Amino acid sequence: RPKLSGPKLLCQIKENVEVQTLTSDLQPFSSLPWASQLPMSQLTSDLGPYRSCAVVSSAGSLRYSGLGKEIDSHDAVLRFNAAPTTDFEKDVGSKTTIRLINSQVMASDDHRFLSSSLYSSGALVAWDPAPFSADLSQWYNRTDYPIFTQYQRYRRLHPMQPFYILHPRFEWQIWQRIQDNMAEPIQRNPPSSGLLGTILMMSLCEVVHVYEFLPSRRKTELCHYYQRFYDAACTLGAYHPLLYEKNLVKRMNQGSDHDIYTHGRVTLPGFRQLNC
Ligand code: NCC
Repeated sequence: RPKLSGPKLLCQIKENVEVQTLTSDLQPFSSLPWASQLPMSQLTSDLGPYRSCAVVSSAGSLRYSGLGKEIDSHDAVLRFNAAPTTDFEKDVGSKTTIRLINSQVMASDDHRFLSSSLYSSGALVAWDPAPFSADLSQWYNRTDYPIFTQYQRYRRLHPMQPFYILHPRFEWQIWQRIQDNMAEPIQRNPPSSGLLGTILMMSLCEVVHVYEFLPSRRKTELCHYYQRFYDAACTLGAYHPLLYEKNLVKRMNQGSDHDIYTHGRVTLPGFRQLNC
């Protein structure tokens, strides 16, 4: 399979991947008693467009990066899961426009998802590793973690906060792009939140800066900037096809290798800016 150039790869993703979220009128949800808790419109019609955006990976290499000011200077900032800003402002900033969370975070007791103020800024976007078919009824009856019960509980407690659930089609459309651009077969597990969030922001922003997804010279086995836990698999991947995701992002990068080395920074165009 010939390797696509950066611009071709960007266009291929733009044409084959669409951010879709669950809405209250979508079957089979529309016939459930709690359907009205789902948003009436798509995330992409409610949020943005933004000019300049930041995607902040949770990597340990953000520790002592001093990137906080730069991150906060963007119009919108996306963060992941339980990644905090309090006490880490110097390195990761304090602005949160969107928080992308996996269903494991919503369900586990340690993250106190329903009560912690960590989740209260910006819009929430949740996702769950759905079956590859992306069949909604099949998924609804057997989610990886109880995403829907936790969603309903959270919505009752925080009815004013925008909260979307990604359509599983989105994760598998991205997975397909990874697979189609790799010579060997990759594991049939969904991409990490990191790549989902990056492509989500490419759909909302003119330009997207991703921090420490491709590790800088600060590269470390420290898993997260906010936890004293060491595991190289956090950066290289195990369950998620993370190394392949990073390879793809490296090919799409429009910034310099020096930016990666010093700032862990990748620069990607928003899809609307591309002339495909
Ligand atoms: O670790 P996690 O991801 O929350 O990190 C968010 C995204 O940042 C990128 N990352 C993180 C650490 C690192 N050293 N290098 C990185 O590049 C990745 O792109 C990652 O997606 C997830 O993707 O949702 C994940 O969630 C955690 C965990 O569920 C949450 O942190 C809540 O505790 C997963 N860890 C485990 O299941 C143990 C992780 O595999 C993926």
